[in-house]
Amino acid sequence: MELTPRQLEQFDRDGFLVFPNLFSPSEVAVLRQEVGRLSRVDSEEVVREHTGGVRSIFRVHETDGATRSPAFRALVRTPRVLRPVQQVLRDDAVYVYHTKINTKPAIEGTVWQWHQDYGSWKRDGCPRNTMATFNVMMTDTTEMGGALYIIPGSHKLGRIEPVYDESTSYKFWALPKDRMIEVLRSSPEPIAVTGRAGTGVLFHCETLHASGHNLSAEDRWHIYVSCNTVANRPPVRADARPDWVVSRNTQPLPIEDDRGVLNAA
Ligand SMILES: O=C(O)CCC(=O)C(=O)O
Repeated sequence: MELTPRQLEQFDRDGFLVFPNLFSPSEVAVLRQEVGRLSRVDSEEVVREHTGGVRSIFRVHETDGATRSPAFRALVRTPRVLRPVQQVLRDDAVYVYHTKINTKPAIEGTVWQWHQDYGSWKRDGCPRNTMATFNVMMTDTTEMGGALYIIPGSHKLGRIEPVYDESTSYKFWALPKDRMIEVLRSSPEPIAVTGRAGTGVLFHCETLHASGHNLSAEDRWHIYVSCNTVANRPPVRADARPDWVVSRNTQPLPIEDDRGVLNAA
């Protein structure tokens, strides 16, 4: 899939793009079956809510490790995911920084505080903001079900120094509250990105985003494929976060078969 000059302009202006019906119901069915299987894996790559339900499943794109998955490996290599990432990053040598499936279970799935992904990734040692994330919805996503909120154009604010947020079971670097209130008061209204299963969303690493609790009766299953340019890989430090959050595999990813997800079934 090749983005048009208009879509590239839109990405540069808004910091995100939405692609309805990007993956078919049969592809989504294959991916959903994999989420079911991976949710039963017991390993450090599977992060749980305080209440016990699965919050995130990391590192599903490799051929090794407890959470490996041929279908998700194929997904990240499809031209529908990888080509737009290469285009918005203006570089064909791109690798997967990490993958994670956020399952946000019905009633139980909790908030992701306002943050920019590059808040953490600069701390990991990535020198530049040549990074982006491709999200694919594997269930219909509603506002009540904990849709992702995005502030249009917020990537233009540049990186805002984050604070360590320990309010959820997955601790990470989020925007400080006072600064976030200022940003909300001076920015366009956040958009709740809702859509049918199979919808894709591509966003810049400095785009401010968050999501609320899942108050609905349905789980909200999303995969996030976060990518970096090879030229921007961080040094491997002694205090580096684990491989499942900061991938040590920085080989440029090849674009492979667009039918890869179905073939992996
Ligand atoms: O799953 C969500 O709602 C938010 C995930 C997110 O913000 C992230 O992974 O950076």
